Amino acid sequence: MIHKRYFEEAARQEKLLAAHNRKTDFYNGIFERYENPVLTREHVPLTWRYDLNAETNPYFEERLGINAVLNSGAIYFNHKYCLAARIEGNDRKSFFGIAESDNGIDGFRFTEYPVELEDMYPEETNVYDMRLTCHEDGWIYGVFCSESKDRSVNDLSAAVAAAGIVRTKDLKHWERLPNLVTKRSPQQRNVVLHPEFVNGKYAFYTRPMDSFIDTGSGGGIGFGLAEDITCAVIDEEKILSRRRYHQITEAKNGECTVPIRGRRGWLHIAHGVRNTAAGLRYVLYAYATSLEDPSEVIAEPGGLLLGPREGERVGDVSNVVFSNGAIAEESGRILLYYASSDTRVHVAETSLDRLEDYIFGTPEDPGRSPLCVQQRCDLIRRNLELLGMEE
Ligand code: M1P
Repeated sequence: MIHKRYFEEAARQEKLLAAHNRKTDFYNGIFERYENPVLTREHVPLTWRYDLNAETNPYFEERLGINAVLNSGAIYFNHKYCLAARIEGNDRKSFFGIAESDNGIDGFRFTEYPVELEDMYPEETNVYDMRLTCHEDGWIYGVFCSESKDRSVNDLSAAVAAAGIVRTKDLKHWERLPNLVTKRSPQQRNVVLHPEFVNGKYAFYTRPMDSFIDTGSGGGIGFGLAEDITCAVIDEEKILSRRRYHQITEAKNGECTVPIRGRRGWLHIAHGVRNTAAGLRYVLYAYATSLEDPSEVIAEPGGLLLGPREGERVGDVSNVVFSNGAIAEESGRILLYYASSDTRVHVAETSLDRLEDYIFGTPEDPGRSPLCVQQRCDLIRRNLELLGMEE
């Protein structure tokens, strides 16, 4: 017999899923924020969390609870906005679930079952942060972090991060391919597959790291080519978006979304991390690379594009915004999906024109306070002149 509380909870969840999402009054001209998160732990189907049977679950307790829904890959597929969400169970292990919406702003619903990946690596303990790339070879690829216990050292927390690869044609059946091998970097996280061939090869944005948490000598976001996606090996990585002292990328950075083809360049959204007395702070930033050579940076606006605000600042890992996906529509609209504080997923809206204007029109970070104040005074002077207020 189905527990009677199920019907109450199901009605509550339906109300949440039916809630209309509206733009907030946040303004910066670059993007708009929406009021409600598009995915939270409350969006996860009750059938994934509860045993509905009143005999085996008399108190209708969550048997397999969900802690958070966060960093989600994104793609427009079969007339639906689809997110490959990272779902973290109460047991700290993550897995992927596909949530679909008709408008990309609200009404996201998970499909019946989570994604079942082939169990290829016995030491693999956790998987997370899938980026979805619709590649010109006809497949949809998911590149994610495959985390394994590091048994080479006597440290309980030691782990190794690698880039796992899956591919699909329907977001239902997934073929797992061997993990990416990067010959010069012992660990990888935040790896993203470029949507087009580059010199006839598969192009990856990488994030070389010396150890599981610290990027160490890894200088920033890398770029490398692999001949064969079914056993992808990268010999050389070129660093394109560098970590810099006293900038938003000082501690580490990583590619976030699959680059978007703009008119003047490939538009990239990445995350930058700096250390503070309150721990690491994660923000999103943008840059552009050449359409002819996506490994050549051609524009680097200074500072952050999107940082955690208000309630977004608080969660499991506070003061974090992180993104794994954006959807660029033919209409020019861009929906950027970002998670806040490793807890829930939000959407921000911009357009190709506005994002491109931001990337090419925002001055670079001059690197030092005296130059920053000069940069700002120049802007003020031009504005006062325009306003007829210059003395
Ligand atoms: O907790 C913040 C983020 O930390 C990691 O990102 P990075 O590898 O850049 O440090 C990831 O584990 C990410 O999932 C998480 O949101």
